[in-house]
Amino acid sequence: MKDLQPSNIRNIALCSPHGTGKTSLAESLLYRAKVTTRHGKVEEGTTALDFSPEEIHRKITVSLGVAPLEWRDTKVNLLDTPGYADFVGDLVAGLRVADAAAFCIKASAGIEAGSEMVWDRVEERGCPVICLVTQMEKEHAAFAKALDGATSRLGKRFVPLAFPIGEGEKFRGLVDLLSMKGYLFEKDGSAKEAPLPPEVEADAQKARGALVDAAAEADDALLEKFLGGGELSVEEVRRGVRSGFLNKSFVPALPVASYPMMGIDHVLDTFVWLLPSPVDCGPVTGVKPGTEEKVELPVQPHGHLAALIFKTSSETHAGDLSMIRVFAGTLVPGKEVWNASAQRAEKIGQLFHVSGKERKDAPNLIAGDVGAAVKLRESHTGQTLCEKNFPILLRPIPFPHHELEVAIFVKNKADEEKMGSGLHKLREEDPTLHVHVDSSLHQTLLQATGDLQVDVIVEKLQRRFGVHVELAKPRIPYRETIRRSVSKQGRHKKQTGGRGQFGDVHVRLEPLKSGSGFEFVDEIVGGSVPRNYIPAVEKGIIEAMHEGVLAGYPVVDVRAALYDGSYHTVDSSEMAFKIAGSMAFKEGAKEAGPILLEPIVEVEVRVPKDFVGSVTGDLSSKRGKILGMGEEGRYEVIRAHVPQAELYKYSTHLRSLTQGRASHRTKFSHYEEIPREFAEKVVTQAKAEKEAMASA
Ligand SMILES: Nc1nc2c(ncn2[C@@H]2O[C@H](COP(=O)(O)OP(=O)(O)O)[C@@H](O)[C@H]2O)c(=O)[nH]1
Ligand SMILES: [Mg+2]
Repeated sequence: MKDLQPSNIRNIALCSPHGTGKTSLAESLLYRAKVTTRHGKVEEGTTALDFSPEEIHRKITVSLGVAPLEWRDTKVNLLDTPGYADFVGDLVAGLRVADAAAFCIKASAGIEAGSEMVWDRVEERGCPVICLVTQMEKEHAAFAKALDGATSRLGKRFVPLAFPIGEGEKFRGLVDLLSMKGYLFEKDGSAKEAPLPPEVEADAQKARGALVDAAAEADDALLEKFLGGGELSVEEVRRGVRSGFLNKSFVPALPVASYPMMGIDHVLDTFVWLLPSPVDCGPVTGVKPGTEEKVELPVQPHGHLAALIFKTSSETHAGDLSMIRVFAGTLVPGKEVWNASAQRAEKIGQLFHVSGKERKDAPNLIAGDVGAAVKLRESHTGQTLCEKNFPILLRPIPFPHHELEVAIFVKNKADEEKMGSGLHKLREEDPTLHVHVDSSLHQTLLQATGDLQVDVIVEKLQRRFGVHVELAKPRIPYRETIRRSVSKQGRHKKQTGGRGQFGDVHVRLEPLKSGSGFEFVDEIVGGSVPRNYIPAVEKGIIEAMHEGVLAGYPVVDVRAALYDGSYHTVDSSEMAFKIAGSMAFKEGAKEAGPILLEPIVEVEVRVPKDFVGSVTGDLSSKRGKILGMGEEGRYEVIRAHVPQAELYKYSTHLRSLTQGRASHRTKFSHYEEIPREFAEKVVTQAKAEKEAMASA
């Protein structure tokens, strides 16, 4: 666009559960604005925004897509977000760099499973929201019902800006409630003015009443006029609607059907007049790095730079890109900038305007715009770029906490390194993914948001890095301890050819309080074990504790007191005393009432109130103990202690239990004795694993 200014830009994130029609809507908007020459279909894998193989065959959006269009001298940057909770990281990233959200509701379904999760993210972002009621031409479409449902379920007033003429297969036009003019749709996405059909007049009048009320309430001057009985002009109502929208006092809504291109012009026109430009959002705020000192920058191209990297993408056709929103100043290719998050300089290479998988060279990126740079070397998603002599740190992207953990391994040992580097790259592209090599469990653990996300990762490892990986349940870090005090002698004596080996110790093992770990006490008096051998005894005991006597798990919470022993002036050695210490422990532990301990985690489940009963019931059936509950808005937060072994894939389970409306987080709490019936299973399994390892 010639002479692009921040005031001519609109950044809008399309947000809703999957299947609502966001990607299809973006496709129709792009087609109508002549960005594309063909009207693609999700079903056919031909849309501009769902282009990766993982998206095409699943027919879902997996990754945040960006596509700009121009409409009435305005540049609209569409940010198409994924609707599955598994990919919420990209939803949050898209919202962070948008100035408004379009919350979509499927006309035939209303508020669905997953709507609340998305709505909560939108509310957390705190930007103005417009509602698009999609797929209006489909059977059972019910515009007013969908909005009433949203109002009562989400606790925010949804108010129509336009009222549909006909619904389902009769959907053919709309009434613009500002002007009260009727329009009938043309095939290309436009609409022609037409008289109001008598059957919609009453509904449209009622809807207009609600809109005028909402508009008047948002503007004191209008309210005064309105209450004084004055008639508000179209422009006055428009002004009130915009104030109410920007103040988030209500959510204006429009009907649309993307496939048949119905209501498309109305959506685009509304984006242009209603949505805030970056300038309307006010100065950019951040902090001075390393401090809490607030820094403000004006939204203008000729000023200091403030830009946020919101995504790193490596789809092969476009190359490796860092997607960037410029908030202030101008980003110019070839210039050095300052990464305030990493405290490093970074050279900006070529810049691009990105549209789905396509990219076009950009001479620069100005304040308010969204684009991409050739992948930056030193900078990652969530970091701020600015000028070294005017450092500013923008608010980071609030990526969610992971909810799922699985073990990942390669079938073929030779692929181990490839898996490592593949995961490293995928982690760079998806900050909600964490990789953790657990050396004590001998497993690589993948921490993610959901099963589907993990599926996609497995597929990408195969397609892009040629690594075939498998998944498994993570091993549980069980522990062993003792319940009784026992005194035991460990005596190591060997006479071979020349010099022999001799070490003899008496050790008392005592149980300690949970969480105390290990204590060694030297109670030797009179030199029955010479000083210089005592550390070797301790070492021998510690080594023996690595593998407990029950199932080979590390032993904890034990005190070992060395209280007697004997030695030989020639044959004793550190090694001999180490072995003696280890023998004393192993023999002693068997008689000290050994037990198995399992990790207990503290779980916090955030759940809509209607589901509290089923979630607490389920936690109890998982051997959980409810610790307490507290209210948080529309949600109840349940805290419980649950054995880690019972929580494998809990996020998936919780979603099906609550129609995707709950979330949870966990943190390690403590170890507890395993009930006998479970302990036996753990012992049997440990033995089987040991045998399998020995025979491999
Ligand atoms: N009939 C009809 N189907 C639609 C329309 N928009 C989307 N769909 C279908 O709804 C499904 C989900 O669409 P998609 O755009 O991928 O939704 P998203 O997950 O919100 O991006 C796909 O099967 C589309 O074919 C529409 O306007 N009319
Ligand atoms: Mg989509």
